[in-house]
Amino acid sequence: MTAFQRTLFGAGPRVPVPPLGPELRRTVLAAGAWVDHRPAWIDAADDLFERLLTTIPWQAERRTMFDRIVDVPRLLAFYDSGAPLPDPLLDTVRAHLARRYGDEEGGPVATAGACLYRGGWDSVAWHGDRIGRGGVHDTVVAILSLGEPRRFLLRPRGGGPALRYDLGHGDLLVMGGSCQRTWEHAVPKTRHPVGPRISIQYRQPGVR
Ligand SMILES: O=C(O)CCC(=O)C(=O)O
Repeated sequence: MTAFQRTLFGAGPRVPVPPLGPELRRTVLAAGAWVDHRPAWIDAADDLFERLLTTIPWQAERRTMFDRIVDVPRLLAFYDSGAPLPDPLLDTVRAHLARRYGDEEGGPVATAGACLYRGGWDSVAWHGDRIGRGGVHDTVVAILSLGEPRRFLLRPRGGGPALRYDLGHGDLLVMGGSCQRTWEHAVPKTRHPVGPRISIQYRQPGVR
């Protein structure tokens, strides 16, 4: 794994997880989709990153691609509804998200997926979270990004100009409305030297 560099920003004394106030900015996308962005939401995000690196039981997975079995280029973990999360701060984050987005179709976020991108060679290809109810209903997927920023792209499903976010060090990005059905997102590989990043994805029950 590449070495991790802590951020020099956002080290001031604050509440660990401040309310999602006016700094949360919504961008309305085409076809009933929207995305909310709150940079540097979590205080002590780098401490949380370093804890999660060791406390999450990271799993390597393999999948079939064009008749071959290949390594999934990132490490993964999944916490189903009701399962204890690996850090109390992640419960606090979920409570804030549930308060803010709990009235959306599908109800409050409940599950948490975790991904570890060990360096620029790790990635996730274009996709929408369409397994389960996200394939037919509006849904909310909230992503807390920790560690070194990686490029997160969003484009209309099937292609088109992409929106770009660089997510890490406690940034929050929330995709909502029809976003999982009508848009797709990716974290592309990069040749630039980049340290590890953890993404925690909070989803409503029945969405993967
Ligand atoms: O790493 C991210 O922020 C995106 C993760 C993602 O899209 C997924 O796991 O489905």
